[in-house]
Amino acid sequence: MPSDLVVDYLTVEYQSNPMPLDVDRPRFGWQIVSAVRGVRQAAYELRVGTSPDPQKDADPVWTSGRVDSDSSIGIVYAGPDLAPRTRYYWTVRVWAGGDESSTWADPAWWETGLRLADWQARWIEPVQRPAQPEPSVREIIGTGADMLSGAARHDMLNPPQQMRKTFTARAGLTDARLYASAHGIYTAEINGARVGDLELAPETTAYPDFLMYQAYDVTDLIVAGDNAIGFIVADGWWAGRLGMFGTSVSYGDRLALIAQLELRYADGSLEVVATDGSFRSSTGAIRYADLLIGEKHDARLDQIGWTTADFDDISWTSVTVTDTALDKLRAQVGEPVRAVCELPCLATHPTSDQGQIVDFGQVIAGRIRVDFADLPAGTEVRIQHCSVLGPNGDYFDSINGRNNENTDVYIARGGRETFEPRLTYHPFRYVKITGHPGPVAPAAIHAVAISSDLVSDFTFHTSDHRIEQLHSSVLWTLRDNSVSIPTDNPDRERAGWTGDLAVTVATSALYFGINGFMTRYLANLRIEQFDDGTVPMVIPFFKGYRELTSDILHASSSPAWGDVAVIAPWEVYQAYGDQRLLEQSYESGRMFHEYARRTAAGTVTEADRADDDLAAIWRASTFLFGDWLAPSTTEIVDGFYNGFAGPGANELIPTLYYLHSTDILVDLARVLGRTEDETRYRDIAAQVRRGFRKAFIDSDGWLTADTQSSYVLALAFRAAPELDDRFADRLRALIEANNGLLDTGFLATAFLLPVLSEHGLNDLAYSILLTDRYPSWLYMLGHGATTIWEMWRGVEADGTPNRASYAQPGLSTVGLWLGRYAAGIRPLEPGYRRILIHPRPGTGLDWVDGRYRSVRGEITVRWERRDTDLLVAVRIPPNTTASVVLDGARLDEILLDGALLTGHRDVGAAAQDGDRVCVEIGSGAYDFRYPMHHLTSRDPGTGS
Ligand code: RAM
Repeated sequence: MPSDLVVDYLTVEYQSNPMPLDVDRPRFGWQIVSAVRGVRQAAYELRVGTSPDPQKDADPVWTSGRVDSDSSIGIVYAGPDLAPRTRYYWTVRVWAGGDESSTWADPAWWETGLRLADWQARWIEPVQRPAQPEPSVREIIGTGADMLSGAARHDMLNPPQQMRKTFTARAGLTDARLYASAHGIYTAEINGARVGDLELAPETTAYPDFLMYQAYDVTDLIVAGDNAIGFIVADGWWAGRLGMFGTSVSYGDRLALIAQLELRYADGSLEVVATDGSFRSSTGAIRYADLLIGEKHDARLDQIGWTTADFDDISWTSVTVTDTALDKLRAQVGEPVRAVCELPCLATHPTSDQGQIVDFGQVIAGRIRVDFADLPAGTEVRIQHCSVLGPNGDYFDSINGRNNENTDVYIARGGRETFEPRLTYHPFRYVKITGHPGPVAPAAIHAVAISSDLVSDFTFHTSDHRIEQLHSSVLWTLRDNSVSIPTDNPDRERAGWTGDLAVTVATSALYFGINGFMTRYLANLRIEQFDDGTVPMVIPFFKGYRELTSDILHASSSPAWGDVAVIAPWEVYQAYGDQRLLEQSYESGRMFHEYARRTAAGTVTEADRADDDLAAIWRASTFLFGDWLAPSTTEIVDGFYNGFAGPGANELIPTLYYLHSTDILVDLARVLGRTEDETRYRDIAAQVRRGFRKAFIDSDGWLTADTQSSYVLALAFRAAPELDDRFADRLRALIEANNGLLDTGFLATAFLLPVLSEHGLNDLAYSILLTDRYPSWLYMLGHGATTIWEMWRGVEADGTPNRASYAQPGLSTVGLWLGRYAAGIRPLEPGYRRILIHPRPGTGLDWVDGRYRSVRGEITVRWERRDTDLLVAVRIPPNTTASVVLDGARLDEILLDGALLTGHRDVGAAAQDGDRVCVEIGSGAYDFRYPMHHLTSRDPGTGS
């Protein structure tokens, strides 16, 4: 048996080999791979050392000894304090029910960064014109300026700054590390070679309190003798244009750099090359680089060889050393942004104005790389990016936002040259190229997608290729919107809208490993949260959004948006079992609740006040986005949408979300052992439920807002469980009255299909999934979508695109239903320690194959109809157990591995529960087969 055990997928802080990592007590995780059934880890032993094979380390830094435990995630390092700038290797072996252990896992590692005291570098600033502030949001709206007057003022843009220095390295170098950060975004080179593979570092965080530095292993780039190091720093999030209003100078108007290169020698000595007054600066070929506007590269101005030792920088200027404090520098948290995928050109066609449209077949966030063969010097090539084409097949600017030009410009030096802008990014499936003599050859151009480098955890296949395409579109939508922070879209805003994350975080946690990503985001949230508990609508709270919320909307939050402070930690905990993050987030959730309670109290009417229960609800009189962009409440005028539906249709939403968050806080307080809080939140939730019934359920037992959104959310949040059947009936009636189509926006769409599947309306869920009539997901795909649109009506039936985003996570939550219902995989205990396997076959799909790599290993479910039988193949990893629920099954008819299930020694309890059977299993592979009978009763809701 032990030889069957393989320990693999080693992680530290939920990441693979992170560097730099600045966590005093990092947590380890591993997965056990075994084909044997019922494997449970009985014990583990962990070794940490500083040699690459810690198992053989004679003097290990720490060994856990044999620990009797079935835990394989969140194992806390308990050795001596970790040293800075040190790579620690670790390995683990496990026992599972025998005396013999597994073999030691292939070692993994993490590397610590610098402590504050280890920084010898100082912040340096080149001589520069301060970044120019764009008009404020009040000015833009006050003057009635067209939001689309995007014609960016290029004369306001500054060129990125190049900074360089030469240094000498001795022979005997064993290791070299570069630590760097910037006010702006930077790239680095040593001796003419690119340093690392990160993009857009140091990324976007709540800079004034939290600025990340990155670490690079540059050993191979250093030569004995003379070397040179150089950096380019561009505006990025620090000074550049951000958000819907293209506001600049969110954090500062001067670019700056901090960097420390450490050379370690065989004799144990350490030499440090740090940013100081000896660096020289200049501008170069990049005339401007802005995240929204694009990059302009005049190759005639290339300072060729500027990061080599013999480059002459006599004409460069010296830099200023500033006294900027270093105490806000933090080691990178979570996976960095990288180029994650390259796409070839699929097709090109000419445009009427001598241009060329290039189609990459997929909406991405990223850039192009183009090889120019033989351009005459001075040729100016323009590359415009867009996600959809206009009806005539030409470039279409779908972006309703200022300064959002998304155009790169390249001016040729002459000869063979490659252009790949790295200090901006664009949303696009198509580019329009003008200025190039003749068409660019398809093989010469590629699209490069960038994203936080998250592991993709979920695959989904099914008999209907459109649903596979839907799955792919969800995946790309989330990837395009995981550029450092969870963004609302990669085009108009690229902003961390909180409501979007609140509804999509569970979907993201299924599709990608987002623990580190969310650890970073929630750190931003805690910084940006107001002292009174308010969670701003957008995090990080860029300047334009501060202005928008204070000067225009006169509200900083909206029901369902700020709730992310409670929902996100909870969903991340469900997916990964990360209790530490839960602990770190608890206070923020508690403060949010105080804000919500206070705000709710401010909305109750005089009449409400007489009744304690009514006094506990949240009336819709505060600022409200509501069920954003539900079809019937979205107005579209000349291609522009207005999603502000007013309180009517959204009357219940503030109270429902308040209830939802309070319910989660009950669970959160319970997990963290805060008994008093748990009781308090439970009492508040009970009161809000009573108030909800009094205020929003009429004497006939119907909701006062007779909308799909209201019924979906009331069911999902169990507002009045005793009325669930009635609510489900009404929801069905509303859908039928709407020609069998959905009418939900960002909020309720997340719960629509789950609620239908849970309440005996699974076939209705399938028909909504599978229709291609507007509004539906397949309508989007039928109109060319490769990502999920912001608006159900992104493109009109006749093919005319509207001015909205074409890659917005809001409606991508259907992906969660694919995982949890179509395939039927969900956690019953945090981190999938216990799993619910409850596939919901429905009319329209013949088979489904879903695979999810949980933190404990891969879970797969495949179901398939074979005549009147259903085949269900389940695989769950060691160290987990599952309840498998087989719909339409009769206990005495189920076969496991071809033999009758009843009495099979490999399964635990198996019981009939109405028209389904529930079977308890341990790890391993189980192939069930049974005649599937019609479901007769309503689904009472399993495991929700
Ligand atoms: C839009 C954003 C976001 C949404 C808000 C209400 O501008 O794209 O998706 O949360 O509005």
